[in-house]
Amino acid sequence: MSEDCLFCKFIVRDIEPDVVAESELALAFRDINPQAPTHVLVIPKKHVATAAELGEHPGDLAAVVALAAQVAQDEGLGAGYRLVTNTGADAGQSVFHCHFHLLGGRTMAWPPG
Ligand code: IU
Repeated sequence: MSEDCLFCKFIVRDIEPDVVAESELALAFRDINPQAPTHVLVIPKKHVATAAELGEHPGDLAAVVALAAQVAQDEGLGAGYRLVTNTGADAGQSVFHCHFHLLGGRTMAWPPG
């Protein structure tokens, strides 16, 4: 846990997010500013700042992807969903606790802006 990290506060429920699923190593909660009918953030419970750092912890990375797949199934996204992570300021990352955006329920454009 990182003391000044918002998403770490979500994990320990110092602040309560809208949780949709949880596993031993990962947490999934609804984004407060949804960009699609389903917009859930899936995060590792281990505090790492970026996906690049998460790559050094393959068990935690696998847990995040597995929980995202479970949420997608629960949300009825069998026709497809997007799982994306902004890595670094130039990519638009604004919260520096690694998170994957699970987006679904509408047709997605490519490439993203
Ligand atoms: P980004 O990829 O780091 O830009 O994504 C951060 C996301 O975190 C963004 O979609 C916000 O709407 C979302 N978020 C949230 O769900 N709850 C919060 O309290 C805060 C940000 I601050």
